[in-house]
Amino acid sequence: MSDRHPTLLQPYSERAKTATHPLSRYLFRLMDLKASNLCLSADVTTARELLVLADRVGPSIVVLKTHYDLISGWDYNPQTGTGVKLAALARKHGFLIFEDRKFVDIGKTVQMQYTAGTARIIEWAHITNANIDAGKDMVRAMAEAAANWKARIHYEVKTSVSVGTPVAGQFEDGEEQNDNAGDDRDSDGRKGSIVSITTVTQSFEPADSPRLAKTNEHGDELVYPGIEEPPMDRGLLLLAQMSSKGCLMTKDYTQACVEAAREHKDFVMGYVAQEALNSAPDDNFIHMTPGCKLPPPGQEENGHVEGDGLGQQYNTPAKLITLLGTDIVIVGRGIIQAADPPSEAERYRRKSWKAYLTRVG
Ligand code: 6AU
Repeated sequence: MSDRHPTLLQPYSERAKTATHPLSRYLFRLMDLKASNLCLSADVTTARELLVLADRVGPSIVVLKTHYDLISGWDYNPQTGTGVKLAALARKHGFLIFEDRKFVDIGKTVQMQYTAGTARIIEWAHITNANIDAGKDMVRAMAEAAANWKARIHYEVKTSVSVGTPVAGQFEDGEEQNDNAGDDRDSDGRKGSIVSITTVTQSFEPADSPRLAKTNEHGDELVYPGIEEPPMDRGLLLLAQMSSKGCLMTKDYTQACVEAAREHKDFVMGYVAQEALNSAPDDNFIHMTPGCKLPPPGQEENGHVEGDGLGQQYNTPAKLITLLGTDIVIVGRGIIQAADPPSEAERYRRKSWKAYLTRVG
């Protein structure tokens, strides 16, 4: 970690003012509003479980990370499918969607994988990531694809079928209710509650306007209050370091990620890394870090956490945020395998936020 880079001591609300990428500025504000620097890695196996989990854990997180290709029953319909339902939950609870696709290929191929094909990731994921082993041109290719997509939707007539905002109880076999939504948020110092607004079925959608304001005038969508809809910009995280044992990413590779990020500040939001990588005076990239777990409740909270036996290694939020300077911790099994994922997510949110407050003093 670069010692005492100014961003390590700056509150997220301050970093929101100086970040280059519009989505980073938005995300820093959202973190401040929700008092959360937690990303849920929603690695479940069915679309129904994914939507139920997103609805239940949404209040505690600022980013929900998907691996769409491990979800069975993913509905690819661009108007009513799983991506659209997830986007409605993101609006309701106030989180961004990060598809952990780890793109790596020649530029032309990644452009097509990102914008087309079955999943049309760019349509529903605010953020995705790339391994730049293939070279920095790949980042330029993805940046171009994102810019073209944004320019195109500026003129597109959108036909939006009102799917409403799904709640856990509405999903097939959805016996798990969203009984935690809105719970004790005020006592945690977070601002806001849920409001209802309406939807329309067809309209022009200017790229720089909040999607919801233009496409929803009749119906019953829900939107998280206290902050506007995220901007239509898409963002990339560079996979600069990995959490797995024996990872082959070298220091030179990580440095190439830093250079690529600086060259594409309008598209690269930051990194998936194990430590903070901001080092130049005006670097203000955001860091998200997987390989995060808390010891079970009742045990020494900063104690050692065993790996998963398949190469994954874990650190506590306190170590990753306070000591190594990351901004957002990514937690998967630590939350989804808990007896009660919403309350475990709250435990992670509290500890991670406390670690951030300790860092910025
Ligand atoms: O908390 P876990 O171990 O259950 O899940 C960690 C999640 C998984 C991994 O695919 C992902 O984080 N991940 C990544 C990402 C986000 O790119 C990089 C890495 O170095 N390690 C890692 O675990 O979905």
